[in-house]
Amino acid sequence: MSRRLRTLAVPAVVALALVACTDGGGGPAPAAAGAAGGPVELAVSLTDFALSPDRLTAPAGREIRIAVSNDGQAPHVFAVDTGSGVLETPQLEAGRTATLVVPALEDGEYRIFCPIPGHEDLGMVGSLVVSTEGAPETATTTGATGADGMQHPTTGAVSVQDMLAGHEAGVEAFPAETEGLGDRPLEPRIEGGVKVFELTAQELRWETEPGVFVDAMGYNGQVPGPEIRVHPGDRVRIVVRNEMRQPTTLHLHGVTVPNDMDGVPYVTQDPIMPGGFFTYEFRVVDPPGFYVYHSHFNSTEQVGKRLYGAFLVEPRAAFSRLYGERIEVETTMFLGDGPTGYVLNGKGFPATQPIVARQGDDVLIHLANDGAQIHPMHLHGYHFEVVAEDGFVLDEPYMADTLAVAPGQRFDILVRAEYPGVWAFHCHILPHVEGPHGMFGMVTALAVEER
Ligand SMILES: [Cu+2]
Repeated sequence: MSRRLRTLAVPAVVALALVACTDGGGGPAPAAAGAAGGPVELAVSLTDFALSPDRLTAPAGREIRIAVSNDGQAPHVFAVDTGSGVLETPQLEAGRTATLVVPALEDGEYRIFCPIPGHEDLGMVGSLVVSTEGAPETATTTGATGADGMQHPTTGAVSVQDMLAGHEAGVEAFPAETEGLGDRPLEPRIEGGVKVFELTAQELRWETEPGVFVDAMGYNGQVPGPEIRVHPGDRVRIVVRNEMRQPTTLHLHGVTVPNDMDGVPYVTQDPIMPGGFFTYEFRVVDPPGFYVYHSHFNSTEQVGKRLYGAFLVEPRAAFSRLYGERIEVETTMFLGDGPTGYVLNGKGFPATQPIVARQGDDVLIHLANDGAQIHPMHLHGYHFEVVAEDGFVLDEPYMADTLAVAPGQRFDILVRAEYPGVWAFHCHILPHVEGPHGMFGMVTALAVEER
């Protein structure tokens, strides 16, 4: 394993220098609307992945109303860092608009950006320059000064130096430490021969990468929720408590359950109200394999904010027997996207967890996509064997190095870790993984230690 992986370095902050050009590129004339003291109206367009304009100007001491339109394809959020807090629009799907009202600000340069993880690195950042009305503009510039002594932009046209620094800093920081880790094993309590699991749905502030906290949803304080393991034939009870401010339900995805345990609101049960609970009980009749549990209420938001976890029906003799291989390393990887960014198990690079093996180990990876987009996962240096799909062991496993995982799909893949080194494992839709400032989002590594 590399020194870089052994050392949990404090992540270097990739500094994004903000630029105030001295000409053009500004927003509408600040005093165009409203009488002195009234609100100032500005407009900004969000695209994939830029702010236009990336520099807004406004007078000090006046309320600022910013008309925001998402003219890109991806969902975006527009935010202003006022220094004492971040004001932001709701998430805007493509084509949607919103108005962000910013209370009067003092003279200064304030960061404007899209807070969806990764989007700022891709270029969705700029500045709101507030200066005393009528006074000459005094905003300081922090852009690079070129040989000609002029200020040059460093956003939109990232300097080679900044590109190199950003790429290196991310790799040096990997795997970066963040608060919280999901997919931890959940031990059942045994009551009269029944395996009882307790899940509590909660709204959380979740650190996806160092210093980036998003509004997430999880079970038992984890994103993804804890891992449940059962055996074929087990009687299982899952008590779901709702500590969120909105109702929820639990659906066992791919698992054969009695109809009234299916978790679909108003079809098979009443929603679990805030403060309430529901008991799901069933016998495991499915073959061993990888299944998922997730919310089935307001699921664009709830599953989008990661209200899901792994449900593994484990063979009595462990997965080694199932796949005819001894398995030394077993891991689950949930692919996520949407309002809380591109993530693997709730974390974006460099805070993703590497898969660590020793040379010769057989590595079993349970892959699930509970996002809203397809993610072709690509492993460097290896071919892997696709051994199961949607919980079913394939009669004819096949080799691949890139596997498209659609929302709702699960795969089990086996890697024989023959080659030592740190091998990138990432989504191959490149806007999900790398920008001018380096890697982010759905990137991790298979780290194989030499024997
Ligand atoms: Cu992707």
